Amino acid sequence: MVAICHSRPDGDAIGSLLGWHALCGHYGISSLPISPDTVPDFLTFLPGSASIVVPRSEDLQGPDGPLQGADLVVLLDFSRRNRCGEELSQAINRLTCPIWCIDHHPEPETFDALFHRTSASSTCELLAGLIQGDCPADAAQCLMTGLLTDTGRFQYALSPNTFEIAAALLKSDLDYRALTDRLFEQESLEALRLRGFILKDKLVQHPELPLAWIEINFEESQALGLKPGATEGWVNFGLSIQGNRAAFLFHEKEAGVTRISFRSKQGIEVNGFAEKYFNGGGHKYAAGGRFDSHCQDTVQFFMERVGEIFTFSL
Ligand SMILES: [Mn+2]
Repeated sequence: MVAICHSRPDGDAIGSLLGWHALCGHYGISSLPISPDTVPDFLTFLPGSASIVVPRSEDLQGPDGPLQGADLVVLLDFSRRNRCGEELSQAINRLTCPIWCIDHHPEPETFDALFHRTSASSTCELLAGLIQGDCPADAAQCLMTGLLTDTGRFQYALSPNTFEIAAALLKSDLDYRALTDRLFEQESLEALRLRGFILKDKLVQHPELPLAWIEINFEESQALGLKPGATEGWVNFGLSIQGNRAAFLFHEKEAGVTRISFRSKQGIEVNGFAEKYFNGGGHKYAAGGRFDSHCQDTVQFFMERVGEIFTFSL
């Protein structure tokens, strides 16, 4: 059996992928965890991380790729096949085995089995809810990671069930304090100073609307040497400014392609806007998208339209 998470994986993607992998191991089922992109540095400490396969393009096209011979494929933390990249989703489409999906993002496609709730904080919450009896410590560590990261450390996207699941995970042999330390308090001095620079010189407040943004163009991205996952959480800076209800991060990682992160709160929804103009989507209050243009042009196009998200609710 093969498990797959989405592109540019976050804490819930890797947490659910490795949580699933650990549970399979616990129940004596062999599984291969696949990620379309490299695991971000801050998650490589998770148990099983070294067993994650990041397929190369030639592997996916050839006859001996990692999906060959799979009797079952489980998609975790995404439910639209193209969210794991073009080559991997094409490889999935060529398969004849059953495809299952466990996810909490809106508007899922059709699968042979679909376990899906948009009311869940995270895919890890859904997965942990399936466990009967005690949860093994390695799985608990991975699943708690998804809960912690997708809720901003238990701040948003919560329901009573999230806390019940968290309580159940805490009853395993999980060392919670060690986990939060590894996730949130092991930043390098260099990374912390970079955050200081971003806050001081790159965070821009809109003169009229309750929103702020950060833009990093291709030259800046190269000069700063930003690694995968380096910008994790930066989009939230603008949302924590008093009075703001939305925040955005524009990152031109490759020249001419600008990726956008969207965050909002208090009834301002961003996923429809991300879908309408930026080939993206996601949750009401947390979405992603892209625009095939340089950062500056993207920001201009964006700011000419962003008033739309406030139209009915300001
Ligand atoms: Mn998630």
